[in-house]
Amino acid sequence: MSPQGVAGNVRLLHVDGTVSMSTDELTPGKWFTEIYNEHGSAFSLKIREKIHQEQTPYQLLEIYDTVAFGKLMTLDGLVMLCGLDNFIYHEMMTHTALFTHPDPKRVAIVGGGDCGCLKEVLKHPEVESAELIELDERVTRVSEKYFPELCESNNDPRAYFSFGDGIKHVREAVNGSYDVIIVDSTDPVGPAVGLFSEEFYADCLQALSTDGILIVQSESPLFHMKIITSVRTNMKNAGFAHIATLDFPQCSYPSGWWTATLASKSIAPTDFRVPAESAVVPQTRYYNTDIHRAALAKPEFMKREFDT
Ligand code: AG3
Repeated sequence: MSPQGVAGNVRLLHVDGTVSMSTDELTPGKWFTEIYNEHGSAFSLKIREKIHQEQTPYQLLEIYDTVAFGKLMTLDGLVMLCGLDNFIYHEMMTHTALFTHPDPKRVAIVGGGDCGCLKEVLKHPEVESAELIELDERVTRVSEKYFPELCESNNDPRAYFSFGDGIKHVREAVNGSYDVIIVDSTDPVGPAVGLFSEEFYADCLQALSTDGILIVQSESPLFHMKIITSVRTNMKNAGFAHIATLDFPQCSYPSGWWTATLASKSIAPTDFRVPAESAVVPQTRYYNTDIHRAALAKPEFMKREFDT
């Protein structure tokens, strides 16, 4: 431990369930570090200062101003998003699903309290309602303050907010209520565990309309293949007809490489819509038709895992 190592009480809960002390405590005010204990690695960002910290009823919510990655939001010490690369994640979690559905009108976002997915969904002119169902209202309020660029569409008349349990909300939804459900969750730890279960996916299937699409964030192909395969198996067992895992870079998440897994009731994931040249196309920084197609291509090690 460095001489500056003043023992602090900030404990980090990791995806594998282990707990460690924040190295931020070892170099006060200089670096934020998320340690991937099970994978012998870590990700650090040099920070200017911590600009917000609160214990919400659900989690420890912190915002940092970083030197080179923009603002950083962490929950229980884990990176949720930072200014530099969140557009990749948010665009891949939304446009892939919305372009797979033939005519997405009613969209639900479970989690995603920072409103990054909501903003992308509302870029689609055919969307009539986009409902954000977030457990922790504080995430949204703090995001409005520190990530105004993600919240710029929050006053869109098509945006609806429900603060509460997303699992219960989907379970109690009228059958066929949504065309697309996006699950922008934390890692499968604590209250998010249920969002990775077969039971929840079965409730999503019921809540979705005939051509319904579900997409969930599904962790790293290098670190969390067991999670990805279990998400896929659970979706299949829940009764979805097609499943596709899309991958994309996300340097601020474990291993720097991330996935979203899409489940479809009827449409084949490869049959996604390619907008006509004349169409109003959402303005994006990462997503386009070629990227969508490329994200569906699978490296050999993933193919092997998914075939078994
Ligand atoms: N949702 C995915 C967070 C997973 C990151 N895991 C980690 N850092 N260990 C983030 C919410 C973005 N809207």
